[in-house]
Amino acid sequence: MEHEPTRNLALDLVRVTEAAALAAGRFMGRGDKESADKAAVDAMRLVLSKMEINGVVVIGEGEKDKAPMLYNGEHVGQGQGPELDIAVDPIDGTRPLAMGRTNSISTVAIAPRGSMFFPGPFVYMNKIAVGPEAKGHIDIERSITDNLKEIARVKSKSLEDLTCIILERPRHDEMVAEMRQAGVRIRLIPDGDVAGALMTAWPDSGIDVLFGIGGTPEGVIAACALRAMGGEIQGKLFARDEEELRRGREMGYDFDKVLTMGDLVSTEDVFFAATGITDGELLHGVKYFGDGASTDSLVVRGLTGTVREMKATHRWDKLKRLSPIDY
Ligand code: VTB
Repeated sequence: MEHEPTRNLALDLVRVTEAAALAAGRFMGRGDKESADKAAVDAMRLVLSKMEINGVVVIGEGEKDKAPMLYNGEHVGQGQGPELDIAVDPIDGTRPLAMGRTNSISTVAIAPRGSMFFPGPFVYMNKIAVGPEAKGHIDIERSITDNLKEIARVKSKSLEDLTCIILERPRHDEMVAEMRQAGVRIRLIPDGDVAGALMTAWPDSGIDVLFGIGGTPEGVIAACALRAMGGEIQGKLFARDEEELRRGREMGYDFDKVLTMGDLVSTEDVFFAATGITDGELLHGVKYFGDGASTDSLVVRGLTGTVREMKATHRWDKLKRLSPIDY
């Protein structure tokens, strides 16, 4: 590909999510989603603006939750350097953060220009995601039970040993009933299906598969992460009503099409970073001490498959001399 990012942008990228997490972490439990989101977006935007890249935000904020910017089509970076698509989810799990709950993370992904799926205004996607062991053994067109049996088979587990993760929403009642019928264990999460998808590829999480309808942007970001981590996700756009279906068809979107990982991000040359905001299975949350703070992150490079776990200590006294945010 012509504009491959030849440099390892992993460190640059993890600074983006660290900055967002450090800013957003202040809002834990304060019941103020908007301010938390604004803090994360502002910090993320500032650090992204300093990167030596020519980036365009493909997956941004705003559509569903009316969040403040990093809007689709926004140009970020210094303008020179690799031409990239950027997907951001400054806070995956804004509600848990505002309510002081677990598993709120900040995420960003980059890949060469033109490689990410552009979901337009269509906010929901039905998803199935697994880690490396079950890659190639899922099919969103088949029933949940069939998928569970196949995942159990390839992982040499019984159905009772499998743990599924799914957003707790009334729209998932039937899916959950089918899982219960199959006899698997279920983690019902209030929000945060990027973290949920990541857990399927995270050996210590104990999660085998993610099912359910969540955000489309979150689906593309999860695809970037899973591509880099060797897992798999499949998606299908989900229309909330006839009107959305009609609008989608007019715009050339096919709600019956299975979006494979290759459709969601067409290259292995992808970087993904995440930093914990509140404590979770994947990552620790931000801890503040008098003169600084600590963060816990992971950053993955698709070309090499290297997964880096990064704990960082940030010192306000030093940072103050660097302007305006330089984590
Ligand atoms: C999920 C979840 C996000 O949106 O994608 C969810 O991962 C789906 O939408 O954290 P609903 O909340 O409308 O069900 C979020 O909760 C963020 O909007």
